[in-house]
Amino acid sequence: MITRMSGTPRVLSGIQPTAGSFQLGNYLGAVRNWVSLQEGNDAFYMVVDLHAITVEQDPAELRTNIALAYAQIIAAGVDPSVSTLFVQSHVPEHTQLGWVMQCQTGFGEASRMTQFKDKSARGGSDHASVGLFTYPILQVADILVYQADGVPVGEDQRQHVELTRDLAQRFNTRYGQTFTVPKPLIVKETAKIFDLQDPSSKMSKSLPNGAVFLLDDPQVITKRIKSAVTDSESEVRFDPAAKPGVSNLLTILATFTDRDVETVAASYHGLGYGALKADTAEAVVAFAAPYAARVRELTGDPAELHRLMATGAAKARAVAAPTLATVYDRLGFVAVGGE
Ligand code: AQP
Repeated sequence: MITRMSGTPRVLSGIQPTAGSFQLGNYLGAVRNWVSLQEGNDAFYMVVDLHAITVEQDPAELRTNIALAYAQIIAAGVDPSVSTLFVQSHVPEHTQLGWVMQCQTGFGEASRMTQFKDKSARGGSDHASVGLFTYPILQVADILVYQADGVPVGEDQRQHVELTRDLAQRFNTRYGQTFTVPKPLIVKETAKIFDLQDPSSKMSKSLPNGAVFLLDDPQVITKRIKSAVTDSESEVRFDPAAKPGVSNLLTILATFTDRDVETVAASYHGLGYGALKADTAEAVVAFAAPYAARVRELTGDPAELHRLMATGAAKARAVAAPTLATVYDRLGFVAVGGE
């Protein structure tokens, strides 16, 4: 195995620049956890632009969204002088190891990834790209190239971390100990934030009608939350199976106000859904308004943003390149110059 200089555990995660703003689920399910994991871990976080092109992107919009995503990660609390924060396409070792890992993956194994089934169904499977089919394997490479111990993600990504574990173990068995086998780091309470219009599906950037975008105006955020689908009763109770819409709002409110859902639910005894919605909207706006202001400040200085991206990419490559060199050697590739 490639040994590390320090015994500090390493965590790695990424987010797609598939919209101009993160949605609430991205923050509560993943990025919030990235912030707290900076302490006590060697943290690597990235904007996964290579994953974004698995579905069609407008080039000008994509360029803007990459900068916005990078700025949002900082605005959420990731400190680029503490964590390694970079853009995936700036580190070519991801795609290089991605090809190697594709060659370790069975077709049937890749076909079992439910995200492909969900996302290809949205646009019609005839239009789904091969990249959308194989992107979980690029994600495997994203994680393994850094020898990450932990991967902080939402529940929807658990299957891909399991695939990463399987492929790391397979490679280690075939070619000798090479990769750290990572674990998913999922915060149970906020692992899946649901769509406000259809609380049976997860909130998603690409399903904008039921999403709360953190960079939207406070009035828009408030309107979205106030029009969330609930149920025909009036009792505020945390019961995800029977009351998915209300339970989703309780999860959001409890997380933003650092309380547990049962305490929050009890505080609405005798009050209707209107009060719960108003307070949830207020709590989200209290976070989102300063977050949006910080994003505006960061994107207002593109030279500084690009300097941070370049520093992050150099730090990331310093870790990724030796892993790839070891992998090529284990596979039997001949190094340039025969070394
Ligand atoms: N609804 C959610 N609840 C909890 N966690 C979520 N995540 C996404 N949606 C929820 C987590 O956010 C991180 C970054 O996700 P991503 O942008 O890389 O891809 P995604 O999971 O496909 O997110 P979206 O918003 O649904 O994007 P689109 O619509 O572009 O596909 C991940 O850790 C994810 O688990």
